[in-house]
Amino acid sequence: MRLLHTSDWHLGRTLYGENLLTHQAAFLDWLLAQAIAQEVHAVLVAGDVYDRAVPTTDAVTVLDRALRGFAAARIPVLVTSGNHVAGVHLRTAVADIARPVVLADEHGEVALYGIPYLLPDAVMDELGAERSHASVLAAAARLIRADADERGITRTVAAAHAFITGGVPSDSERDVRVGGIGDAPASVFAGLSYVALGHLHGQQDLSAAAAVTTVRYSGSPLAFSFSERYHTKSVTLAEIDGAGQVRTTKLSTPVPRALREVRGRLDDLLADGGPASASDLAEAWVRVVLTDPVRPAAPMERLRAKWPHTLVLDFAPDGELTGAATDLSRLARTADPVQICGHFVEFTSGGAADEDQQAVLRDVIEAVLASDRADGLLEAGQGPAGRPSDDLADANSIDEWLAHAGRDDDWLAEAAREAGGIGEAGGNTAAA
Ligand SMILES: [Mn+2]
Repeated sequence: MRLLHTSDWHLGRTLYGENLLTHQAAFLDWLLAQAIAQEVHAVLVAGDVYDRAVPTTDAVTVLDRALRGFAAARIPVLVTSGNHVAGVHLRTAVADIARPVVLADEHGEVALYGIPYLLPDAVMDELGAERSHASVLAAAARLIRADADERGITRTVAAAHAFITGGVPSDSERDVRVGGIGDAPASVFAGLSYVALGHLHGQQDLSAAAAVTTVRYSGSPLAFSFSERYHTKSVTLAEIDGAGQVRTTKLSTPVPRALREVRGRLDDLLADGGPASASDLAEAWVRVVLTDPVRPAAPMERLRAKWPHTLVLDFAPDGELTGAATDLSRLARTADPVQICGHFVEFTSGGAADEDQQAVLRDVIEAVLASDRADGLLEAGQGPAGRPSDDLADANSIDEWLAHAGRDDDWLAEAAREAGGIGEAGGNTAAA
């Protein structure tokens, strides 16, 4: 029996604002062509088909078109739901776990089961399990083995959306362990022939922990973060022989654009002979980390002139940024809003505001003050008085101070009363 295993399509997801749906639709066209060319018996999709619980109509259209294509080619598709996606069809409920799709090849029958993402709190009672991911998945696997035994089927496959112990995440999964209560060992699937996993976005094999059972993450077909720039994205072709032994092959998926990351000072990056001359960067989705000690002007515009698909710009200035504690004490010593904004510029860019920048800051602040006066928020001739600079000196953190800045009540005394001497507890949760 030949099965195509894939997961984590996340239809409708964007990559740092870049719409991926066209590329996702192209992947689905490619998948159908592969399914036909490889003469597979079925396609397994182990969750996270859509990116959101309520998908956009465009994303629905793309999935609908793909499923019609598979139906027209008479290739069954088994889809399970992920941790945040309402199901498409088929296996999305606990009651469906032991309701297999049974397919046959020349060696006899194979039972395909779908395990939706099992949130322990939601399903533990129904499954008679404890409040852990390992316990609910083990219960689901027991249901599957019992059903297969009853049917007299020895070759069994399960598609599951789960975090299995030993799996390596990237930056683009939404953590299922937080609400999911831990991960589950691959050994819970012992006795099955093949476990088609979804959730982790990098393909990986966890079979070693499950004896003769082949346990694999197919990974997502596209990268959703720069942490995946070294992944070779693929779907898994799983071939199950008459004895239930599984052989897997990775089929690399189409790459819409490579993901690249470059680091350095802006002028160096853009210099002739620098990386900007590399043609692959012009075609790639690029993350740039600028190390200029002082943040250069209009960096994104300049980068995009060379590398039009630059998506992310981060700053990691050479040399040290001002420490938070130092910053706090410096802020406490000044009541001049221009200086305060200057500190902010210095904090974020790693260099002091120059004269031109200070002039801009002064203009903006005076305009704001004038507007406040016009609105009656400040008395004529009054600056931003009452600014709680004394309070600032006593605050435990900038967050705490910001949470109370501009309040005319005696918040420090109040906070002290509320905290009952606990000290640091206050502050950080208010505002924002
Ligand atoms: Mn996912």
